[in-house]
Amino acid sequence: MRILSLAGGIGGARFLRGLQAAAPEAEITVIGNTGDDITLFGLRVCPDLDTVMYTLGGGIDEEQGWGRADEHHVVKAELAAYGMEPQWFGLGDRDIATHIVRTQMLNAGYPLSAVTEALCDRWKPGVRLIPMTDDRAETHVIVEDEQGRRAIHFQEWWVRLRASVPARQIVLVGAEDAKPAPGVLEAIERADVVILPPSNPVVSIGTILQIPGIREALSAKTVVGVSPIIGGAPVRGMADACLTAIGVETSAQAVLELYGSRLVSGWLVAEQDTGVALEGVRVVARPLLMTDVEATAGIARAALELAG
Ligand code: GDP
Ligand code: FO1
Ligand code: CA
Ligand code: CA
Repeated sequence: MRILSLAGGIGGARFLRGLQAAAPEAEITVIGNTGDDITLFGLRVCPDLDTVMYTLGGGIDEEQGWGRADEHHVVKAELAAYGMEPQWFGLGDRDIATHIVRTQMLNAGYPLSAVTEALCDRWKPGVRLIPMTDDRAETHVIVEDEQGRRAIHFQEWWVRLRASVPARQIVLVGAEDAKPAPGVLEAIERADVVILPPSNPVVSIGTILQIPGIREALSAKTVVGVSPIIGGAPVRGMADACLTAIGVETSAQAVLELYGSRLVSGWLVAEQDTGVALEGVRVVARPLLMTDVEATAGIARAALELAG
């Protein structure tokens, strides 16, 4: 069986670990979000690709959900001693090696998709991980405060401001001119089933769907989604702030309506989210907390069953 999954960071990566346990024989391709990517100190950082790669490759900081296990922050402290900005984004020493390899390869002319493949040669995540695009398409957030109305990088809003300043708008800068990375449309076409994991519906799944051609390709497939919202709240993180920014309620029903019946034909919700319904969509209730790999595998199995 060929399974295709979109993925953001933590939620997507944890779901994929369960999917691998549920379908060990399946060939899994993952289209990763690169809207969160940022250049810091001259280094290209791809948080969501790295979160998937480290999580499936056994190198993740399990508690934090991003970054490397057994991490050190000597470089960060040295940069701070020089007064180097920004200091609100922490790059760990082990993680920095990944960004150096990536940046060196990008500067040598390799596209991000080839670089990601090279990095995965080390981590062997057991899936084929493809960035949504090789082109630069970054999420920016329009905020308004005492300093007026301005656009800031998604990471500045998410990490420095902890999404505490309301987002007036969330924009994927460069989306119109971005092309799906090589292999993305082919992988969609070849897939027997497509899964939307419990990733951020706005800045992860929503971002990937904005790359011209991806949504169209998906509409020809059987797509099932797992709700990232349980009982009116994101399980972790600040997805509610992103939904509010685009005028969508934080509920399993509203996220289903956001994706729509043209995209999804099956929707997994948590057991407490009763009454979720949309014409043309099969809605099934299951425990949706990814507490461990076994529980997550149960969610993945339910998603595959829902796909028929
Ligand atoms: P990020 O890039 O690290 O923000 O991760 P993702 O884009 O993959 O999305 C994380 C989202 O997954 C969160 O905003 C939550 O709404 C959702 N999530 C996290 N843990 C769980 C869980 O255990 N169950 C479900 N159903 N959703 C979860
Ligand atoms: N998140 C934080 O809250 N603070 C950080 O300093 C931080 C550093 C960081 C470095 C590498 C990486 O891959 C991820 C990192 N994250 C950090 C997580 C990341 O910024 C966000 O959680 C995601 O981009 C949102 O999905
Ligand atoms: Ca992300
Ligand atoms: Ca369809």
